[in-house]
Amino acid sequence: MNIMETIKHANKILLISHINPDGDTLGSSGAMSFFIEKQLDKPVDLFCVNQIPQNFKFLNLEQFYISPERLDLNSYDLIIALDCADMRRTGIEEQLLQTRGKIPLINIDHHQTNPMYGDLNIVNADTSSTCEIVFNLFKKSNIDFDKNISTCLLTGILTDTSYFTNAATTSLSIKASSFLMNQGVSSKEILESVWKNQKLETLKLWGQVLEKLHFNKKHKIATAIINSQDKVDSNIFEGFANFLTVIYEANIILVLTQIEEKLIKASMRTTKENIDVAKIAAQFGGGGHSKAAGFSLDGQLQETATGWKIV
Ligand SMILES: [Mn+2]
Repeated sequence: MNIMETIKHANKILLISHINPDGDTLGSSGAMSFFIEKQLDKPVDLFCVNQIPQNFKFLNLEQFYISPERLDLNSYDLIIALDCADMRRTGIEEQLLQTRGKIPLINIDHHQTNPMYGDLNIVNADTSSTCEIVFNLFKKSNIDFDKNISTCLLTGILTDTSYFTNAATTSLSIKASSFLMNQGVSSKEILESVWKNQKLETLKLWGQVLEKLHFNKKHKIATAIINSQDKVDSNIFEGFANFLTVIYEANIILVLTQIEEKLIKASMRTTKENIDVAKIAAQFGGGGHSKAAGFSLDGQLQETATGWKIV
């Protein structure tokens, strides 16, 4: 069975967005939610271990959202993970593993490091976003692109291409966006809700980190350190690594964030043709795209006389 048939045959479906949700995982899960509930008339829940961030409230996904406390995986007969590069990104890997062989899992994603963990995998690393994959699926199936679905899908394409400025941008992603805008979606509303809504305080925090930006001349790596003193909820630095790709002389952008007392998140970006940061991230047990990838490290960032160290 293909994916659309599988969805049509299911009775109750769970969609999963990844931890620290972004516009693509929420947009793709959101578009699926609206389609399944409004057009297939089936019950659907959208799960994410984190709450839906304030700047994505305009997608109207609260009606589908199910929180970790209320989640009962066994009440579903189909699970779809969207934009989750591996099972850990769902935030509920262990519970999901217990459903293997019992509840089918569909994996829809565009990360090149995706290990194809689903029973059915729709993974295409040449696509700008998971939203573009869902767009293509819907287009093939002639579904009705209503305002909600179109807004969700355009949000994912715009955010994952950094508004058509990064390497994920293709003529196909622009063509899909053009179609979605023709359904009456305002790209301006998305841009203003998601990106041009930064608080002055946020920019000042960015400024503090920018001031301490480190540049390794030999390897041409620009490193930003966000340590616990910068006291952040991770949303504040959303988009920060992408922003740093404007640095002309850097081959690689590395952002190290102390997200827990003993846990560091590393985000890497590159705009250089011959560099694949997903391969570097994979060496540290992470993954992602060739131009944007990340991994986690156990330890603590510590400032010493000779620079930052991980202890
Ligand atoms: Mn994505």
